[in-house]
Amino acid sequence: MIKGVIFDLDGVLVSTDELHFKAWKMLAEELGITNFTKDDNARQKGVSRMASLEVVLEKAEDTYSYQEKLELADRKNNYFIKLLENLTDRDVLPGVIETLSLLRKMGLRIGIGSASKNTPLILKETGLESYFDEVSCGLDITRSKPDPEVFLIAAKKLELSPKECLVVEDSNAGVVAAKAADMKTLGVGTEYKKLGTDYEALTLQNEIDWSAIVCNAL
Ligand code: B16
Ligand code: MG
Repeated sequence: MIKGVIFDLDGVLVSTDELHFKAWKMLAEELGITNFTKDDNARQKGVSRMASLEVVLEKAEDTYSYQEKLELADRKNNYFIKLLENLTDRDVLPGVIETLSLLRKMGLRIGIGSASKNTPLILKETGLESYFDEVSCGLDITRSKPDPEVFLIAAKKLELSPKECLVVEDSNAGVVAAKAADMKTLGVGTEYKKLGTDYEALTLQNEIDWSAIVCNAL
């Protein structure tokens, strides 16, 4: 029986993925990389800031020390935070509020499991804060998705066992992490069919039989 739902943030609840792309593109261009593409950006989904930087640097001519990489990641984050200033409740993805309200009515515990260290800021800017019982994010973890740590911490905070949790994810790294945590998975987003999840839906606006999912009846 599912007693809690843990949501990924970027790409599942909020359309911050476009802002990550813009911020990485700005950094890439400063480094002389003019061919940083959406395909490169797709490989950054769900993975940590430092792992995302490595995707950019694959196209760089120069090599960088660890200290320099920290500075570059920081620079990108400053661009990203600046872009987040314009984030509002209009950036919450379709069907999210309705889904969170429904799950609340069903008596489920609701959590966040996000790699982003900017999770508290994003929840505040979009007005989503009050919908969640617990938040587990980049600030809580030492190992990023595909490691299961972020979801295991979320389950612990929700006082549930992994088997009582369902994870909603849009990235391959996130689905691998949820499965490694021994949790059920629902895939959403444009790539949902490739994720190999237990359940799938293009967006949270689609008809999802939550009662059947909760009872493990599907
Ligand atoms: P930050 P999620 C992830 O969020 C993003 O998908 C990924 O692109 C980003 O690199 C990561 O957060 C870290 O974000 O730089 O803000 O700490 O999908 O796990 O909600
Ligand atoms: Mg995501």
